[in-house]
Amino acid sequence: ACPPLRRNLQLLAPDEVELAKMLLNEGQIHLFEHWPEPGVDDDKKRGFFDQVRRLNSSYPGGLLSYIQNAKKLLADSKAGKNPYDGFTPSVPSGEVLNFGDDNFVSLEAAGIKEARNAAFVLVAGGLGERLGYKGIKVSLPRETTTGKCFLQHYIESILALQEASCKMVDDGCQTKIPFVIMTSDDTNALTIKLLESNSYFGMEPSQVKLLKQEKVACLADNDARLALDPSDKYKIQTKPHGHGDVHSLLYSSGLLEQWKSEGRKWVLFFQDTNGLLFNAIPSALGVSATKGYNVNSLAVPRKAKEAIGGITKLTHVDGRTMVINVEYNQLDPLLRATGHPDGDANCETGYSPYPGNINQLILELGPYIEELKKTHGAISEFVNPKYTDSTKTAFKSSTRLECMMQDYPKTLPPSAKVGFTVMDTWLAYAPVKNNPEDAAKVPKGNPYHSATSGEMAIYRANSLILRKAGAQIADPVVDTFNGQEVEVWPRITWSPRWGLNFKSVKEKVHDNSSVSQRSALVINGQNVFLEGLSLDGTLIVNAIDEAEVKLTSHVQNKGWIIQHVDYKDTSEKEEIRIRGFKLEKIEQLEVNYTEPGKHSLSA
Ligand code: UGB
Repeated sequence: ACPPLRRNLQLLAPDEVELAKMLLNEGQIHLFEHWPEPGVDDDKKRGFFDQVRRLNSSYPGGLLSYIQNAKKLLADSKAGKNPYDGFTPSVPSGEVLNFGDDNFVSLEAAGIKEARNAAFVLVAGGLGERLGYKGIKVSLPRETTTGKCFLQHYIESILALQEASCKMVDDGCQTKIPFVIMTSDDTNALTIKLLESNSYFGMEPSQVKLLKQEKVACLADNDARLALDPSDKYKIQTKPHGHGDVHSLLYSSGLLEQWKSEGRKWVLFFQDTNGLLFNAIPSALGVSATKGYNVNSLAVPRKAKEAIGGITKLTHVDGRTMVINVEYNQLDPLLRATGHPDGDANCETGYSPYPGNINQLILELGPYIEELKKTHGAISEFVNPKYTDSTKTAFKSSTRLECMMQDYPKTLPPSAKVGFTVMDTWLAYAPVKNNPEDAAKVPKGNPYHSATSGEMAIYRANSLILRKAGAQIADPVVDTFNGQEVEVWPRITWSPRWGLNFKSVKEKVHDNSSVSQRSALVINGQNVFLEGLSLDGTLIVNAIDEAEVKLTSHVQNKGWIIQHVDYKDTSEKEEIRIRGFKLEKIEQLEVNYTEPGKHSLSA
């Protein structure tokens, strides 16, 4: 059927001949029509089939399924078919937690106990085009007071959970909580470099596994003809398939079965730049364990039109119901089409009635494995072509199928226990996604989701946690960085081992300690107690575990001053420019306790 291909058949291995036949059957003749006689570009032709092989093996059901799925989804898109046809949205009910109350504290305890049976999975294959940062997002500082990057914070948090969880049970627990990072060609090498050059931030290298997602073939037209790379006609153009790949990668890696054989019960998924996330993990895991949820999504109150999905109950005309994330670009049209003329709008609380999905999922391992045995991790996909005009016959640029990890529950039977847990935004959610220009355009009152707001949210949360624990923390001042008005609280940070949960913070804060607005306080060490500290300046405390340190005195110095930086100022580093400020370190007190025993920092 394709003479240029037939003349080159001797270059191909038998399985490649089969793949070639499949491609011809699926209308992909254009991939070979330009092939010259054997002897010309032979290596490139072989290279082409190497790529076809990879595309075939990395997609559940192979390239044939990919092309067939694409044809169907493209036809639906052309016909204007709504994926939510027949479904009516309503507001679901879930667990709503109040930070620091008795219920919250006991859920945190239950969650920490369960943590030794957990595995963590970070999806970090995205490049963060919206943020406009060139490096990998997990290498960005979570805050610039300590400069620790997101990945370091995540690893230290998992290690702190591991230690605390083992301490809670009296069976000599030595578990090492597994940590998987999904990378992509865009992020893999830099992630390995970050880990290796920092000794895995204290985690045992064998605890960490990287799973690299492959990109998927681009589609040139409504017939799902695969797009050739404009700069190389022996290469199929590819684009990311989305964070939903994490399920098929975990399934094919064999890790799930291994975890099951080790007695693990929970898999926790999270995203690359939420510096507050681990404030929410203990209690949310406690909810999963006490409610017996197969699926538990973490959520926060959502402002209408905010770029996070809404958790929605969908009821089909045939009676089926599911509780699922409806992505932010689909919630508004779905509501308008089902009798809500205002679409995605705030209700009398000032928030959307649909809780905002922060894409932190806790899955119960046993039912998860059973489901993946059926689906092999394939997740419901969508396609989002940009058509040249209303006839919908041509695309402005090639498109591809995409999938999202939070769509996992879509294939579950109605008997599955799917729930969600809502927490305060200040405690649980502050992603770094938007570049300064876009953040400054966010409607007033909606969160910026920028490097500026992400860092300020850490200080705010830590200040509010200390306040709740009884310390006097000064009110914030309001300032504007890169066109974004934010609250600037005292720059308080601590290592996860110091403040893993509210109870452990409360136990260490006594006697009218106070921190002024212009102060910075860094606590590194498990047994550091605030007992009458009055801080006006910068204090850094480093202590070994065997040292019990009481901070009892007044500490005053010139401290660290926040200086404005314009994001256009190319003399500053990119990670500073995107947040719009830097710290001028004028004066600080840094104390190091390296000897065991009782110590006190007094006047
Ligand atoms: N990611 C990958 O690992 N691989 C990919 O191919 C793509 C992404 P974005 P998005 O909580 O704030 C999500 O781009 O997709 C990783 C939810 O869908 O930051 O716009 C990437 O590295 C949405 O419902 O987010 O929106 C990153 O870690 C809402 O919950 C993660 O996937 C929103 O996040 C998310 O990628 C949110």
